[in-house]
Amino acid sequence: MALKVPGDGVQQPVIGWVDAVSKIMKPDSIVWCDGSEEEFRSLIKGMIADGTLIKLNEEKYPNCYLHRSNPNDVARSEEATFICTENKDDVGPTNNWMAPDEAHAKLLKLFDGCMTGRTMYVIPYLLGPADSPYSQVGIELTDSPYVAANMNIMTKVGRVALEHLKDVGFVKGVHSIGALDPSNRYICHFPDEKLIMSLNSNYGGNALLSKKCHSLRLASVMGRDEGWLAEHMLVIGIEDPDGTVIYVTGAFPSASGKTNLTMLKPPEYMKGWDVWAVSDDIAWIHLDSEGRLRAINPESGLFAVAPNTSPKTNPRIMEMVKKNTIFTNVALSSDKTPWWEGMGEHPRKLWDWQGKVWTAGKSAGSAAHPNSRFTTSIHQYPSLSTEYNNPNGVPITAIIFGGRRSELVPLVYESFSWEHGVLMGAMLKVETTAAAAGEVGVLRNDPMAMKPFCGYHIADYFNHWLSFRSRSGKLPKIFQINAFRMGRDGRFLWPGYSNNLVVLKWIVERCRGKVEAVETPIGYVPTAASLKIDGLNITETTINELLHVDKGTWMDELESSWLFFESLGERFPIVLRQELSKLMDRLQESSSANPR
Ligand code: OXD
Ligand code: MN
Repeated sequence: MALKVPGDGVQQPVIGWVDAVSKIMKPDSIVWCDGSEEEFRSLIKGMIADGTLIKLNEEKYPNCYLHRSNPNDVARSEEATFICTENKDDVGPTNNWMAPDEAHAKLLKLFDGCMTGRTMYVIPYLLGPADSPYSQVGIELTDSPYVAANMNIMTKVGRVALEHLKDVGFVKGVHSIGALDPSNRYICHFPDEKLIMSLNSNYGGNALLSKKCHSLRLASVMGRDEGWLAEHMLVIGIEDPDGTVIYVTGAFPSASGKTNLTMLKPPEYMKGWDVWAVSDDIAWIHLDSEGRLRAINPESGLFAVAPNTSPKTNPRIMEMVKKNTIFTNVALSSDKTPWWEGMGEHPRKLWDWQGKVWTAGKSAGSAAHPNSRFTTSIHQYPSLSTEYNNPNGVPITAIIFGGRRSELVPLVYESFSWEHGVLMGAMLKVETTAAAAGEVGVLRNDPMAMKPFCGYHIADYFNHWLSFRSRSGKLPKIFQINAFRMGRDGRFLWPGYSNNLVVLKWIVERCRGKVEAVETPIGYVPTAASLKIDGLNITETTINELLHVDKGTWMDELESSWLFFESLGERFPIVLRQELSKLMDRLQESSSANPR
């Protein structure tokens, strides 16, 4: 089949590559995506006709749709994710490795003719603001109309991407649903070729190649080589009652509350404060000429977890997803509106995420899949930062590490230095969530929330973080937060959600040198008084419990981090070894640990 190219303006290298791939995949037809409304509508129409999508209630959820995945394909497949470099040592023990030649040979065989009878969509996409020096172009080739429609929301598709491309080059992505065969599922990354190949999954994190594959795994390698950072981080502006906004980033593992924090609506008792969203999942961070870290959001949409979002806990998200949204694996009520656990009262009649009738108290499992998602344009968000599209990004004053820890980690604390903060991030351990296939609730090392997303040796990644110290005297302060600490009764101690702004306020005030803290062996912890605020319904005893630093459990934590660091071998930075020893000494010297 001769390749038809839409109009002029498509560069020869793009044409040549699309032609070569189409000769292997052998699609029946090829569609060049332009990112238009019409194209989106036509993709949706086709998917409603073949049952890939169900149209939702037009009055209550205009232009919204439900997609149900194959039950074997509902989360990221970490065991099927590979980094393909010549040298195995370069990917380190936290990644799966395959030799590039072996991966090419294996995939070539599996891809051969896999699009016969299907359409191949060519999706040129831009990540980042149209006129930013930090933005990047990718082209994804896929036989999934679901992927094409989602990419239309998640990125800037079409001419804007081709124009940016000029001669800067592009990331190549090849994706096929294949037969959704989990035993032949592969998500392979080739950093040296700026190439991604993904087969046998249609799940967002495996199939929307702009997201984890390009924006994090490949971009992290580019960041290492070019002196910047690609991070699994939210970015928000926090406005105080004087109207001053400071920007912070937050690295939290998947499904640990990043979107909720990004889209926080201030509680009634914090008049004058607000939170402005820049990014809910990914940040590309560069040093500017004045030595400040600045972040852009490469994405244009959200592919976020639905369960536990409700009008009560997060009214701004609920407002945002009420139109032009694709829901994946949520439950469906009889009036054709979506439902998920934690949304509130469940309707009398429900179909679960697989389309089976579901009755509360009788049916097994949850109605919505725990990793059910919504895909929505970020422009629908009512409190989007006016700086979202700033080509230079926003200046970062604080970096926050976080995640689910039912014990040990205080509600919030601040590191003593950049190096100590890097150690804090490197020691991050969290309970696994439904965002990745496998057991949920297992504690694992997830340094900087990048365990599944760092495209190179994690010890080299720590070295890269440390290298910023010699490049700038204006680096952000580093904090860790934990809103998931539990009391002896197994209940969360902290009310979370909008109340998290109390914690953000403390961080802002620390950055401004306006609030006192207690020096403990692990870092600066708030005084109970500094967190007390009229309207926050929590006793001083509970606040003290939330801030408690327990020497014994911290010593155990350090030992297990030590073992993890040992497993990383000789590349593990000496500076972090020293930081860990210093932390150990501080704990040992302290009698109880709280305060020092
Ligand atoms: C995500 C993830 O989908 O981290 O954002 O898994
Ligand atoms: Mn994520």
